[in-house]
Amino acid sequence: MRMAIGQFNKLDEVTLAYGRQLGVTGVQLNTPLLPGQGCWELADLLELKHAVERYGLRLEALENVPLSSYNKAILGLEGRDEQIERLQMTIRNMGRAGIPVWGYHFMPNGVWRTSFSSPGRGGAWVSSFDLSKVEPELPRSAAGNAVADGNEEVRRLIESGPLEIISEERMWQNYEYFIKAIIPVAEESGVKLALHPDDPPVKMLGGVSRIFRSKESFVRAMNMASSDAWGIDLCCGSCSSMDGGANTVKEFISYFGPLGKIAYVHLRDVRGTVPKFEECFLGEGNCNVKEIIQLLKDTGFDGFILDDHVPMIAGDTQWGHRARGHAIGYIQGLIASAL
Ligand SMILES: [Mn+2]
Repeated sequence: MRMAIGQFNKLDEVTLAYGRQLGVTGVQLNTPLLPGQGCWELADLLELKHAVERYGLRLEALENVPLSSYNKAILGLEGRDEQIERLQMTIRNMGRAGIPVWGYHFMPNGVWRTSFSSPGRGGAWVSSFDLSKVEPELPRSAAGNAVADGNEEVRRLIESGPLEIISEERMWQNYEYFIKAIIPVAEESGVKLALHPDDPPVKMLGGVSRIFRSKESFVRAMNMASSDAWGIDLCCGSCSSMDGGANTVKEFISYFGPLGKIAYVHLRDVRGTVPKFEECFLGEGNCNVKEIIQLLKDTGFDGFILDDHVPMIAGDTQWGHRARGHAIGYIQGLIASAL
């Protein structure tokens, strides 16, 4: 097990030096800002990889492409084949560039929170979600001015969503179509696909059904793909917010770890479970993080771990250098003490 820094969309030398100084060994980027139109070009990917390697780090994974380049695939809309073709080109180019993992999610309207400034420990800001503050079955066509609480973020998410209600059955059909088209390309290219759980893991938001909100749904997806190239971006924070909380996180690890399906880990936590939870510092959430690290080790996980989201602490940067320094050190200590 090893640590990476990431969740930024472009490399800068200060952050890479910072990662080296903290002792991480790898880098992940989330939706890197690359020039390709709906597809990332080989030359740009190679440049990114070499820039990371010049700092003595490894480019572990890229997570997410712009949603606009596969939203039709997620929603099953006309034009999805063109988007899938370009995504196949991206995956082929990642393979040629030697970038081994592509993380993705299946939420056409993204991650939802109802606040980004809930009070956390010592006045740190944490994000939170409260289902009672949204109208989950409201698609864009019905949104109008009716958004609960007048929450601007929620309004933006609804307005980025589809015009009509998308059923769970249709989302499964869309996923099947999508994964069966890209998994053979991922296999040939030597790229592992890592599926992130729905966040928050509730039945529906913005009129779109959320299908990846339980361990069983991941088993179904794994069987659909039936490939060594199919894997999970195990977001402990998202799994901890599912029914079952900490036990659900442990069930995911105990089931998928021995199968070699955990491509990498987002190690963060929340307090509470759906319908209402808030993010928090490691060690004060639903999970015993020491137990999680030990279980990852015991079930054979040997990939990289990322801090994912962190609270906004006093005097910090937007990316969160201070809070990430804390989270990374916390995880490194637990990795070192795992038996
Ligand atoms: Mn995550």
